[in-house]
Amino acid sequence: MRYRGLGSAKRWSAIGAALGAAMLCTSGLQAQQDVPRQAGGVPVAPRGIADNPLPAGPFRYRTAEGMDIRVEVVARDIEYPMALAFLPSREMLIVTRKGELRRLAPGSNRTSVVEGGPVGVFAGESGDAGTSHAYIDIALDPQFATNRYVYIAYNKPEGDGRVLALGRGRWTGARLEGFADIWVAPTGVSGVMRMAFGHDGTLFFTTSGADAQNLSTAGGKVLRINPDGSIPADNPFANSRTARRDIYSYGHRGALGLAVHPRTGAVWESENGPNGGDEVNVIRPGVNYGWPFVSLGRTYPGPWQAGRGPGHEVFEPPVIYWTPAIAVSGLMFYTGDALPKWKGDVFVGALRTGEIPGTGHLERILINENMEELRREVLLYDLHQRVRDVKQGPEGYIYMAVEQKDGSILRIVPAD
Ligand SMILES: [Ca+2]
Repeated sequence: MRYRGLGSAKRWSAIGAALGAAMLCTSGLQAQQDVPRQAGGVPVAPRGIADNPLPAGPFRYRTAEGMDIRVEVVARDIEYPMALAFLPSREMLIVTRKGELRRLAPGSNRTSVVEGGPVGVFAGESGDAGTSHAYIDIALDPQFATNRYVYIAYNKPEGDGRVLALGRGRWTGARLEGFADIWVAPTGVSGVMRMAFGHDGTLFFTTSGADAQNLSTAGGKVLRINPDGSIPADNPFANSRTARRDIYSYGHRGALGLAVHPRTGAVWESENGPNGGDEVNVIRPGVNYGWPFVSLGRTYPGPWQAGRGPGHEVFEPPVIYWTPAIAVSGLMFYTGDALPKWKGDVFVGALRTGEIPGTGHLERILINENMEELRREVLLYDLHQRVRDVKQGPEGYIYMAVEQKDGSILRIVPAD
């Protein structure tokens, strides 16, 4: 039966092809459009619905779980905000692609520049070849109350080029002082440095590169160091003679989000596939997550990754995935009380959906106790904004950094 079915499908497909060829001959129409391509056969993204200006707001939404929300524009005087963090004073610190550290007081809608951060290299548009984000991520030390360390991941100048680095300085209440690098990337690391502190106080961060499967290089990995830059003794390759001792997991393409599960303490990672195969992974020590051998998505020019169909055989599979890609970015677990029906849910930012600019948004994923997906909800799609970071604020509201030239900080509060 199975073979007869297949034969029949083949026959129909042959008939279809013949009909198609006949139509092509008679009408002169092509079956598909040719699209402009850039280097490597990558299609040039269409701009038709990009660059929608953000209205003044606020915006009200009914949501799937029956909880109505209001989305407020907190600040809109920021170019390309990349990430945000909250100080114990409830003040927000923001880092930008242009290499600025900015602060925003609670209740204010104007940010101001903070001095004392490192010099960064800013170039190009996000997503284009040769792009450089000057500042990428910001994190507070788990012992911030006593040591006042603020960590910044950034691209620092080196010769005529740039190199990824991660450093820290002390917050004086008005500026950073004594900023110094604790980790500088070797050659071959091309991008991505999202950071998260584990419950044990160690610092996890992400890299991309063409060598995700090579344990002697630093690209395409989740790395783990102590806050002073030293190597934790329980790192999976801490005693290896050949592998880098700072590697925690490998086989990653490019992780734009990193967060610690509030109950299990596991590090979760959101990772970009190319045209498809975006993933959320639960990170475990020494484990191989499969890039570039396997993917659930296609490459930019069209063929499946690695010349196979979609799949993730042999390697550690993602717990959540997207095809086509949503350019999955910031990652957050919601633990607050202000939006009670979302408690425990996973939130991710999206920069663009299906390779079309102007389609960024926020997604909410409800998972069960075994970390399996039950429901998924797309939020704020009609605002057409690139959601680069998502963080829970001190009042239990959800804050987002919208990374574009006319960038902004948004927040979700309960509708009144
Ligand atoms: Ca993978």
